[in-house]
Amino acid sequence: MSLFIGCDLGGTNIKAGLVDLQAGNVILAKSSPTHGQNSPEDVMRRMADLINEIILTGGYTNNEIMAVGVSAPGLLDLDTGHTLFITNLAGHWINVPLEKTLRDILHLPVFILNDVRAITLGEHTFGAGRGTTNMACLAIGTGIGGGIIVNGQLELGIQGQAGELGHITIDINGPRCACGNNGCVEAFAAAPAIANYGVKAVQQGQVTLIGDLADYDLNKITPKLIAEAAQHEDEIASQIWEDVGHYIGTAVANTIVTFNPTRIVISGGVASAGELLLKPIRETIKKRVFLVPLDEIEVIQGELGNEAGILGMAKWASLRYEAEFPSQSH
Ligand code: BMX
Ligand code: ZN
Repeated sequence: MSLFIGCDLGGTNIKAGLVDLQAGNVILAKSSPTHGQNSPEDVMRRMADLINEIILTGGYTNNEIMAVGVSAPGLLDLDTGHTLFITNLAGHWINVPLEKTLRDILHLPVFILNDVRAITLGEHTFGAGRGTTNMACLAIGTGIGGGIIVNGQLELGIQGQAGELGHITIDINGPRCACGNNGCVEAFAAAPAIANYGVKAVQQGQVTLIGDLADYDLNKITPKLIAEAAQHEDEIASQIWEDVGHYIGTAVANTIVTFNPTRIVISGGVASAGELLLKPIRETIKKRVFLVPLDEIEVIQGELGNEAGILGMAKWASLRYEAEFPSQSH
C-alpha cells in the first residue's frame, strides 16, 4: 500500500485524510475547527496534531507514511513553500512558512498547493475528469477557485498561480472582487453573491418561496435554499440560477477558447444545485463559443464531493515526492 495524507486548511475547518493512492480511496478522515482568528503558528500546530491523530488512529507510524499534501484557500508560493495571501485567515498569512513548519513538526515530507488546484487534481485522477487530457475545474463555494489540466498535467504557471478561473473578468464595469479587480465571476456567482440575490428579492417584496422557506429570516437564505425553491418551480429562484449559470458559463466560455478543454468539472458546495446550474452554463457556452467545436465538450458536476481535495492532495504529495526523492519512490 502506498500511504499518503491529504490535508485541507479551510477558513472554517481543517480536514485531513489517510489515502491509499493505489486504491484511490480515503481510508480514514478527520476534521477539526481552524480557529482562523488565531496565529498561523497555532493553526499549523493544530494541523499537525490532526495529521498525527490520523496516523495514530489508523494504527500506523510516521515511517509508513510517504508524504503529506496540504492545501490552502489562497495564493501560495510553491517554490518557497510559503503562503502569500489567504483572504479568510487572520493577518492573511502573508509569507508564512507553511511547508517548512509542518515538515519540522511532523518529520515527514510536506508539499503545499492551492485548494482548488487540489480538487482539480483529485477529480482528474479519480473522479469526473478521469481519462481527459485537457480539463478545467471550477469550485464554487465562498469563493470561486479553479484549476486546469493541460496535456494531462496540472498547469501551475509561475509559483502555482495558473488556473484562477474565478477571477476571469465577465463585466468590465462589474462589482469589486475580493482580489482587487472589478467584475470577476467570483463577485457575481460565488455563494455569498447567490445568497444575496435571494435576499434582495425578498427585501423587494417579490413573490417567491425563498422568503417562506427561510421563515423570512434573511440570514437563512443560502444557495441550497434557493435551489430548493427553484425545485418547487419558483420563478424568482429559477431566474437566479439562470443568471448564475449565465455568469459562470461566460467564464467557462472564456476558458474554452483559451485552451480547448474537453471537460469542465463544476465542484464545490454550490455544485450540488446540479442541473439548475449546469443547464444554463451549457446554454451560455453554446451562445458564446463559435471558434472551438463544442460537440466534444462536456460540462459536468464533480464526483468526489468533499473528498476531492483530500484525494487530490495525496496525489500531489506523491507527484512531488517522486520528483524530490526519485530513488525512494519505487
Ligand atoms: C479565491 C482565491 C482562490 C481560492 C478560492 C477558494 C484568494 C486568497 N483566493 O478565489 O485562490 O482557490 O478563493 O474559494 O485570492 P473557497 O470557496 O474555498 O474559499
Ligand atoms: Zn477577482
